[in-house]
Amino acid sequence: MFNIILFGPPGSGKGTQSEKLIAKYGLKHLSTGDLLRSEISRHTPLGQEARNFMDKGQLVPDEVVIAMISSALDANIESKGFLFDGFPRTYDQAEALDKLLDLKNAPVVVMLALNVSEEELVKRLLKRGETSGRSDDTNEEIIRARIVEYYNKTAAVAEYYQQFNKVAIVKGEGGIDDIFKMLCKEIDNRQFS
Ligand code: B4P
Repeated sequence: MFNIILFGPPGSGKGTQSEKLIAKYGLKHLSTGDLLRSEISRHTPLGQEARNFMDKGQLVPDEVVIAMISSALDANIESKGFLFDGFPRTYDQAEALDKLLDLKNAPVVVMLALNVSEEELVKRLLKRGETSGRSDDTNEEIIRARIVEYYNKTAAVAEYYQQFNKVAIVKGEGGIDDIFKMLCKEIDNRQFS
C-alpha cells in the first residue's frame, strides 16, 4: 500500500490534479472537502455543523474531519493506497493520520506540495465560483479568509512532514498537464527508489 498527500492552499489545484493521479496510480481518493460537501448536501447533522465553518472560510474542527477520515479508511481497507486531498490541514490532523496509518502499517510515502501565488489563487477561485455553486468561492473576502487560515494553521503541516524528509514542492502554476507530469515524477522517484 502506498499513500500520498496532495497539499497546497485553496485553489492550488489539489482537486484538479487528484482526478488525474487516482486514474494513473489506482489510488482511492479521499478529499475531506468532497466528504464534507456530501454531508452538507445530504443535510446530515455533521454537514450542518461543517457548513457554519466552511461558509465563513474557516476550517472544520479537527475531531470532525479525523473521525470522517478514520471511517473512510476502514471502509476501503482493500485499497492499493490512498490519495489524501485537503487532509491533513492542521498539525493535529497530521499526527492523527500517522497514528491511523501506523495501525495499518501503511505510511505516507510523499507529500506533494503545490506552490501557487496568492493572487493566482484568488483569481482561480473567483472564476470557479461563477459556475461551481460553492458559496465559499463567490465572495473574495471569504476566499482571502481561507487563504489566511491556510497560512495560520495549515502551512505547519508541511513542517511536520519535512522532519521525515517527505515533502516535494512542485510549482502549481502553468499548464495542468505539465504540473501533472512533475507530480508523477516525484511519485515515481519515491515509489521505485
Ligand atoms: P477543499 O474542498 O479541500 O477545496 P479547495 O482547497 O478550495 O480547493 P482545491 O485546491 O482542491 O482547488 P481545485 O483543484 O479545485 O476545501 C473546502 C473547505 O472545506 C475548506 O475551506 C474547509 O472549510 C473545509 N475543509 C476541507 N478539508 C478540511 C480539513 N481537513 N480540516 C478542516 N476543514 C476542512 O482548483 C481550484 C480552481 O482552479 C478550479 O476551478 C480549477 O479548474 C482551477 N485550476 C486548477 N489547476 C489550474 C491551473 N494549473 N491553471 C489554472 N487554473 C487551474
